[in-house]
Amino acid sequence: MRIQLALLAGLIIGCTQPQSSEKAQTRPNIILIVTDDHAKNAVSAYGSKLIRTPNIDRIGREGIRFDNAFVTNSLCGPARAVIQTGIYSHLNGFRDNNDSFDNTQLTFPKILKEAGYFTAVVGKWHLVTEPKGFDYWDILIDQGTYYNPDFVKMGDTIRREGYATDLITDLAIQTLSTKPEDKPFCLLLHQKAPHRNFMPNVKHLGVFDSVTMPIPINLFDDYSTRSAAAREQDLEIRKMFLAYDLKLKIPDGMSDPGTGGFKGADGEKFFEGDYNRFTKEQRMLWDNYYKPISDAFYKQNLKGRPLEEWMYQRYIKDYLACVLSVDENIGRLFAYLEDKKLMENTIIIYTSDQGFFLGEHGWYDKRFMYEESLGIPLLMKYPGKISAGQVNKNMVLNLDITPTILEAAQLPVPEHYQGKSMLGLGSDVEPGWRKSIYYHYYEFPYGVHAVKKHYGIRTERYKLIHFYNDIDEWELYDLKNDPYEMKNIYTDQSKASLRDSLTNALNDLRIFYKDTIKLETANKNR
Ligand code: SGN
Ligand code: CA
Repeated sequence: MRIQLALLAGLIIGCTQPQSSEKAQTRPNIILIVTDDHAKNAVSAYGSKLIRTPNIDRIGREGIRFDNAFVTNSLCGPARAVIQTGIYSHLNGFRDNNDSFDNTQLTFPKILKEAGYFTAVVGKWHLVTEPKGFDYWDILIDQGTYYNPDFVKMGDTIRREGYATDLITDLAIQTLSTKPEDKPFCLLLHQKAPHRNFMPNVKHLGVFDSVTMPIPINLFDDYSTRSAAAREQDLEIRKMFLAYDLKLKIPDGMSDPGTGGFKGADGEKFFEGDYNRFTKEQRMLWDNYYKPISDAFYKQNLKGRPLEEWMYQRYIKDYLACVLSVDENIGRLFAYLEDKKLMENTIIIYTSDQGFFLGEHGWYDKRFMYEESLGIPLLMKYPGKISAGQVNKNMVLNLDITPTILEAAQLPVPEHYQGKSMLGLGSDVEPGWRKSIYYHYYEFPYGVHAVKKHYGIRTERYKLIHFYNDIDEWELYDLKNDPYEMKNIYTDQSKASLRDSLTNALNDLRIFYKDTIKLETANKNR
């Protein structure tokens, strides 16, 4: 059921003729900022114990912060395809990162463009096929690189010298400086950071060195009570590549002991590509910082938990330095918007393509339906329409972003959209809002990190997950008593009726969202 533009164009254009001049512009400008893998636990508006992010926080302070925002499928391409189309992965066809986006579908930028908006996307795209529905697009190739990245600008490849987060922000500002005066704009600002392999800007190297970051209480999770999916993944920090992830030199004659989610791969080879992109000066600053760290590491000869803690500290500090650059660049964008008097009539939305593990369960990466990967930061400001300082607790989804944007642009929301506009939400819990969310992850057995296929339901209090494909196992969590999801109570006899009612509710959600494809469930004796 892919909806083509032509089908709905008549309806939309019939409703809203492009205005000849937007001098007395009533329709707001739209900026959607999507970072890559930015965990809520690394945003101070969400009470981060790790970092201050004043510019991101400002969006929520001057508007609304959603405390229970989730994705429908915790992976980059799929999450972006959901935002583009307003429908679940099983309907838009982009289930995992090996898929290719069907760009003939009706995406929200196409709708906005038809309705007279100037539309642009800069930064990470990751949907394989060319962006459609944009007056301007200037995107990274695939994941892109942190240093001196190649961009595809309206079809032409160009290498730009500098640091990705700065360059993407430069592109955003340039795009706004050269856009037509007589149209409202919609800009998608898609940062690459803080995606793996977490390479900080050289100017930020060492910014967190004087601090020891707090360790998550479940860094040493042993996965007892859980399914084989939790035990058999390849997401553990202790298995990170020393070279690629932690930027250590590998001594001659030794090979990188990490698997990094790619069993049998060589972490040193992985890092070569990044290292070779540096300019002479960048390389010098990089080596000056990491070489002494590397030397000290081998001298210490750590083992067991101290080694794992050391790896966690290295990982988290590089990750946070990437976040710092994102936040500073948002400050730079805001300064531009203020200078051009664009802050007042612009709706700004900040989110991440999915959540991320920052050591919880011993992990990095995402994919699982567990809280840190499922949840996303979501902050939105819209002066005059959303009063400052709202905090909303309803369960919203990335699926809701598209209808929200269309409603803000005073356009009808296509009937086949599966989310709801969040514009009416404030600090009070909205009683008519959804009481449960549906999730489905697919990238297995091919792909990285070995997270098994699963789908599930999350209510305000409980979460039920079914892992399928090469196993057939269930997990049930009580998020009130067990917020870190350490105790699977699926087989607990006293929870039988809860389990049954959640199973029924999950089946109902599958029907409601039209996810009725047969699961390749295979029972295996373990
Ligand atoms: C790359 C990363 C993985 C990551 C996926 C998906 N490895 O393959 O760690 O899970 O992207 O990320 S890397 O060696 O290339 O860094 S996503 O955000 O694009 O979905
Ligand atoms: Ca991502």
